Amino acid sequence: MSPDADPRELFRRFAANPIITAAHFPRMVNAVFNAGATVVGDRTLLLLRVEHRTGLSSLVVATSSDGLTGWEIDPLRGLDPLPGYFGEHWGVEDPRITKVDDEYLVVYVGYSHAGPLVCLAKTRDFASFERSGVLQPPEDKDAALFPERFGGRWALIHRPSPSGAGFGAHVWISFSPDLRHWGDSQVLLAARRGGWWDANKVGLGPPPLLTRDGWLLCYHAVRVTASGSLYRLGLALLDRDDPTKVLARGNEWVFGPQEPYERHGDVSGVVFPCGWVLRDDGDTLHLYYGGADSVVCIAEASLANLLSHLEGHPFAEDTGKPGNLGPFTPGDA
Ligand code: BMA
Repeated sequence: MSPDADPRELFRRFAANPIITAAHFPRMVNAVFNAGATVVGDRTLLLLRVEHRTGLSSLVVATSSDGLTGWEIDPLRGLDPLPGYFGEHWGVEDPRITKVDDEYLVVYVGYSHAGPLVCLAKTRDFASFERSGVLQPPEDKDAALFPERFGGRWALIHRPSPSGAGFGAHVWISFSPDLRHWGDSQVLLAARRGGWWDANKVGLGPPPLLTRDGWLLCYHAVRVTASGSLYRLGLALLDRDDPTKVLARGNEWVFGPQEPYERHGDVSGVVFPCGWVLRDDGDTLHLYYGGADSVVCIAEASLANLLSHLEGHPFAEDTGKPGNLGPFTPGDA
């Protein structure tokens, strides 16, 4: 990891960032970013979002033995948009991978005529995929499944963008008995308001990670500034048995665009993770993120440090000060 990192930071960038760029591809592509991550056998696998020069994206596999170096792109494995399928008319984007038994559940954004929506495909080898179709209609994105069921039901975190009455773009949770029929939808993490770093728009990063304290979430938030949007990351913790209960939410962002490969690119000022891998020591966490919608990067953190950071942050909505001021009220703007 970068030796000159500020020791107060929770995440440290990999010194050899960016790890994968368009230049690594045998054929000309525009950009590679926002990769899902998992472990398959003894290799770390990234499902890269590759944006072609058409402007449309597909998902391509890259693997590494240590999750840091020696990345091998496997252009024969991955997911191309299905021709003629309305959900993927303009490509497939931003995959989040959840392993359940021997199967990998890949939740990704399909770019349909009606806007982005949430799709699911299942795979065992990342070479062939069985599509399960659309889980959430447009506009919806930033979605991932929990690896465990709650009272027999699957849980999906997602980010609808309702256009009504300035409601805003918040992180939601929905439940399903069969991965097809979804309901019991509710706001899980509301964007805060006003001057907060996570005002206006928030969305899930990697899939929820089970820890000793509950489900750890890493989410992104967009702050609109005079010179464009800034995508930064924050942390939250959900109850182990009832993921609708937010136990903690950090008040401060913990990772943001700083290096040139995050500050400058197709969309400048963006760090956007879709995957993380907890290593065998149970503490080293590798976060895989897109830099400026152009390249793939890694940052490392200690899970114990992330959890201690959250211990000082009980659930606080749009308060301006720490503490529990009660649940989010729609329309309370
Ligand atoms: C989000 C998604 C991401 C992208 C980010 C910044 O809405 O579309 O794919 O990285 O915007 O452009």
